[in-house]
Amino acid sequence: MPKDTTLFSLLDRELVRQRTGIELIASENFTSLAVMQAMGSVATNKYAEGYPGKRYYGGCEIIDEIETLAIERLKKVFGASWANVQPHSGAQANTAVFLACLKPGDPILGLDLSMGGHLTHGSPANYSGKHYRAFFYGVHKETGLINYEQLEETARREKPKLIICGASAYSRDWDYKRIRAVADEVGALVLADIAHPAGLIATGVLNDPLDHCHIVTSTTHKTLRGPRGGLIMLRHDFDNPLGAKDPKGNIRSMSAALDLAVFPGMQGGPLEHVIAAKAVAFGEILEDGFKQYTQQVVANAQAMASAFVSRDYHLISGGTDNHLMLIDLRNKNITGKKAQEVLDQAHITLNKNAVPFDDKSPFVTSGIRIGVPAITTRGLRETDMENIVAMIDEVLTHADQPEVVAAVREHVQTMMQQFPLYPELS
Ligand code: DSN
Repeated sequence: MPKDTTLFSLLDRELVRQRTGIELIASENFTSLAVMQAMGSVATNKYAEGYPGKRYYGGCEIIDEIETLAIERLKKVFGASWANVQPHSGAQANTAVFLACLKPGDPILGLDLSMGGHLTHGSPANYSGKHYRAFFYGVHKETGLINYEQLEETARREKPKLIICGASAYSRDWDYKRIRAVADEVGALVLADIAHPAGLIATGVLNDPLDHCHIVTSTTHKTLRGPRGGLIMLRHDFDNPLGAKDPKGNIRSMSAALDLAVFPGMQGGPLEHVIAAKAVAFGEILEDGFKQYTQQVVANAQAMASAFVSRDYHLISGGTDNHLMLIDLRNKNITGKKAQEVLDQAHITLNKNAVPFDDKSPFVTSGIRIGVPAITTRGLRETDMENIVAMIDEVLTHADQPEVVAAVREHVQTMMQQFPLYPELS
């Protein structure tokens, strides 16, 4: 069969784009070649509805070993007692938790999307906000830190069934113990969505939510550096408060309820090629070197944050504990949208982002979000962060001068040649 040159030339162009640019989208990373090989493997051909040892199709004996390997490695990475690696994404993982723990119309409490939260934490635009009664907490205006007092007051007033912690654009660590305390007081479960900082949690660089939060979800492609996908974990299993009974009349544990929520509750056949790639990524996390990577991520983020502050950029919360930072550009007289667009022209990729108490629409925004997991994987270090900030500053302060932007683009390309990406690929 002739090669599909149309499609594969697009992939070649995407490889060149990734190689030549500076990737600062906080939710992106570069997987190993082995992760990509597993994802592009024969496992994509197999239907395996069900779970290892309990499938609806024949021929699943090797797939069972693959999925079991992914589960066991993941449990080891986080010290979990149970895991489900089938969610196709972080959003699917969260939806499965809702399905297992809530009835339609139940109250939930999450971080407001406009304050750094996530769509699936109750946004009216999302399933979570349409099917459940969503309440929100935010961050303090002065400090940019989570407003735990507001979280507690809202929990006491609205009695949510589920409190969700975790964010898409929050640069500080979380006080999981404090959230669990109020949850116990009002009879709520706590879900920690650690999609962003999961890799940093896995290596002990950030607080561990698994002891305090009943359920933990994540994506696998951000700081965990795996394929695109989701997962759910428990460290301590417990009886599902819904009290759903299994066919023998026993009360289902939360782990059993979550398994049933993922399949058949919400998904069909699992993406076993992606699960194979998850197994590879979890294996890489267990190897020496991953902890060093996550420590370097934080060192790079902090170096970058300091460089921005020294150039009079306003960082929400003043800095970062993790892999990302959120910058309010209002004192720089440029919107997030314009900043994203002009930096794109310089091959510096990031995303516009609402900042807390933003006065602009989510399509324009006053801010940008920057993350360093991808460039840290490429081998960039603290001094490179200062150079990148200088280039970003040059572009943002000359946004209407194409010749300045073009000069920065050349500089970006020259710089990134020193950090080869997938040299094995032609
Ligand atoms: N889209 C992801 C992010 O960029 O944070 C969250 O789903």
